[in-house]
Amino acid sequence: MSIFITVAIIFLVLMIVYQIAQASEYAAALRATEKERQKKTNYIMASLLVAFFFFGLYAIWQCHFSLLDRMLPKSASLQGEAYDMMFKVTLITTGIVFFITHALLFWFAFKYKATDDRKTSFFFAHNNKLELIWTTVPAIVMAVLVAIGLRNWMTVTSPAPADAHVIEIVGKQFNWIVRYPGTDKVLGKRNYRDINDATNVLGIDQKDPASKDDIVAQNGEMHLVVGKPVKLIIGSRDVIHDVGLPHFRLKMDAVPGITTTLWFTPTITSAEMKEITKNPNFVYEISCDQMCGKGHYSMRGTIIVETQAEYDKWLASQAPYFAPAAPAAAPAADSAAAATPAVAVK
Ligand SMILES: [Cu+2]
Repeated sequence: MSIFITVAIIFLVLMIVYQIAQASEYAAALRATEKERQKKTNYIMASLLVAFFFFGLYAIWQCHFSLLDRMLPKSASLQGEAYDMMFKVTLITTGIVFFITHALLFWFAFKYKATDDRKTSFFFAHNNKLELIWTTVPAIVMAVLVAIGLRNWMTVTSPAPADAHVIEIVGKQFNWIVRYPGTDKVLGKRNYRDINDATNVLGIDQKDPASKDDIVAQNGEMHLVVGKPVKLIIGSRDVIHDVGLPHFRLKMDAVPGITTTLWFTPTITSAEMKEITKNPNFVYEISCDQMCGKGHYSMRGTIIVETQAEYDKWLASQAPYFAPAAPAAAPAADSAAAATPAVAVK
């Protein structure tokens, strides 16, 4: 009996050893399958990354063409052409960098995917030469782009040419008021204390002789002469607005209490632009580019660029804001208003 139990115990131990050996073998086999599976997954993921890169490039290409007709027509001002050039240079420069860096990123993800025979043998956490290159090269490129931008900005904000046509544009919630200097080519002074919605929307100083022939357009329409520099005197009656001239590639804040200026030369008449855009309803737009209140969306003015002859004809049809027939309508000048400094506009 004891022999039987001993043999049975030996048999059972052998069975256990055999089973453990079998289990190890199964585990080894499973491990090999897992590795194989991992290898396959790595390959699929790496290939998908490369595919994603090409899909991304294709999507950019498609976006470009599908949005082409929503782009602004060519710049309608001389200064705007410089901005367009700047935009092109920036787009091409950053486009090249974008393409190279992303091509390398996705290609390396594919090329250096995990494999059995690849072991990392060298780590480098820091490399002065590399740091120097990738800091200085972008810094130089950015400095050049900023310098070009500053030069263009200084052009449009610098003193305008002596023969520039001076026009004032004032924002108010929610429209633009445009003032022309009349035949004397000088805008009269303004004083915010004289502002009266019914009789004097801009607070024009009626005692200033230069204001006598000033023309005020409250319909937000601005007339410009093609090929002639125009200097905008920009102001606001209430909050900060912004004179946005997308077709001329320019914009300038209209700040209450501060006069800002901007000058440019329109190069394409409204009639010519209608032909260029093949749109008979085309109008140059003055958009308010600064969120200014609940009516901001509707704060839209228009610009008519015309020839000198057309402009002269239009100007002749305009009456001065303060009609000479009604000088008595002006309130008696009180000494307080007279003593306050008027906003000098020249
Ligand atoms: Cu606005």
